[in-house]
Amino acid sequence: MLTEINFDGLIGPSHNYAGLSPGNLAATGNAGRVSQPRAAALEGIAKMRANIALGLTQGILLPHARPDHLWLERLATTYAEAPAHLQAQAMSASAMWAANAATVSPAPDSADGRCHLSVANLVTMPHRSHEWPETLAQLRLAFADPVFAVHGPVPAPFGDEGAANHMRLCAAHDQPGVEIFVYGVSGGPYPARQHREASAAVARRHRLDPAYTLYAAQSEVAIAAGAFHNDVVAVANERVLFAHEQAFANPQSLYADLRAALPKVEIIEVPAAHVSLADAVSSYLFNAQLVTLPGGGMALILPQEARDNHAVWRWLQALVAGNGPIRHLEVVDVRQSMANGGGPACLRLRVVADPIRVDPRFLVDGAKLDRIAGVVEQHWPETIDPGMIGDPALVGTVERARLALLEELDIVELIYR
Ligand code: SUG
Repeated sequence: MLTEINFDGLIGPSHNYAGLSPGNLAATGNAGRVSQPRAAALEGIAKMRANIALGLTQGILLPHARPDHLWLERLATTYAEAPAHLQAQAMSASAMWAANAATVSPAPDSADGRCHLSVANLVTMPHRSHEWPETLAQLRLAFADPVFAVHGPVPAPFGDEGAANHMRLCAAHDQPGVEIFVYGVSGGPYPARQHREASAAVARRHRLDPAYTLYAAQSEVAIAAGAFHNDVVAVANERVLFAHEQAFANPQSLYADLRAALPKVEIIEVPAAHVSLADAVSSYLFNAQLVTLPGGGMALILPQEARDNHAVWRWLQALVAGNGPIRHLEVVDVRQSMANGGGPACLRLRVVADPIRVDPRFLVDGAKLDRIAGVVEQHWPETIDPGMIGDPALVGTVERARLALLEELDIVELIYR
C-alpha cells in the first residue's frame, strides 16, 4: 500500500538565529535575536500532531550532532578554537528543514520500480554543507529495506537543495508521476542554490523517464524577492499545482509541457495583482503542505503568518469557497522556524512508500510524540542568545539533549557514527 508519509525534521536543541543564509530574508532579518529551542521543537511536534489528526501518516528525522566536531576536525580546528563564524556554522540546527534533506522519486516513477532518495549536498551555504553525512546515515537506517535505493550526494560544485526544488504531479500517489525539477540561474544579489546540472544527475540516478521529467527555471524576480527555494513560491500534490504567477521564468511553457504529460493537471496560479511576491514570501502562503485527506479532497497546512496577512487570507477564503480541489485550511504555529525562513513545508520530507517498509523507529504516533515532547521539555534549552554560541555550557546542554532523544527512541546507531 503506497501512501504519502511526511517525515518532519524535529527542531534541534541548538536552534538559533545566527543569520547564516543570505537571500533568506527572514533569517537575515532576525539575525541576533534570542531563539527559543524548546518552544520551537514543541511547535514542530504540535504540527505533527495536527497532521496525524487529519489522518496522515507521520514520520520523523532527528536533530544532528551539534556542534559538528567531525566537520571542524576536517577544517583542522576545534569548537573551542574556531572563529565565531565557524562555531555558528558548526552549531546550526538547520537539518530541521527536512525538505532540503533529499530528493525523493517514488517507485512508480522509476524504471527499476524502487523508491529512490538522493541526499542533498547543500553546498551553497557553509552551515548546511556538512548536513549530508548524517542525513545520509539517517536515511540509510530509515529506508534500509531493498524497496528503497538511497544515494549519496551529487558532487560539488553543483548545488542540490533536495525536495524544496522538486515537485511531483500524478493522478494519485501510487500512480506514475511527472517530476518537475526547478533550478535557479541568477537571483539579483542572492545565490541560486539549486543547479540544473545537479537536478539532471538526480533524475538520471533515479532512472526517471525523460518524457515525464521536466526542468523549469525559477524566475529571477522570485529569487531576488527572497524565494531562495522553489517551495517558497509553489507547491504540488497529486494532480494540483499551486503556484505564484511569478514563480517561474517561463510559466507558460512549463504549464504546456505539464498539461501534455498529465492532461488531468489542475494549475492554480495566484496572480501578483492579488498576492504580491513580497506578501507570498513574508506569509509563506506557498510553503504550505498541500495534502490529500483520507476522506478525499485536499487541505493546505499553512503557517499562522498566512492568516495574519490580509491579502493572502482573503485570497485563501475565496479559494476554499470555490469548487476547486482545495477544500480545507489548517493553520499551524511554527513561528520559531518561520523566523529562520522555514515554514510547514520546509519542515517535512515527503516519501511515497508502504509504511511497513520503513524502520518503525522513524514513524510516530501520538504516544511517541508524547515521549519525544517529554525529552524536549526536560533537555532542550529554553533560549539561545547567538552571542553565547561559543559557551561550553551550551555545548554540553545541546549534546546531552540529543543523546537523551536517541536513547529514548532507541536509535543508538547514530550516537557512534
Ligand atoms: O536554508 N534557514 C534555512 C531555511 C530552509 C527552508 N527550507 C525550505 N524552503 N525548504 C535555509 O536558508 C537559517 C539558519 C541560520 O541563519 O542560522 C537557515 O539556514
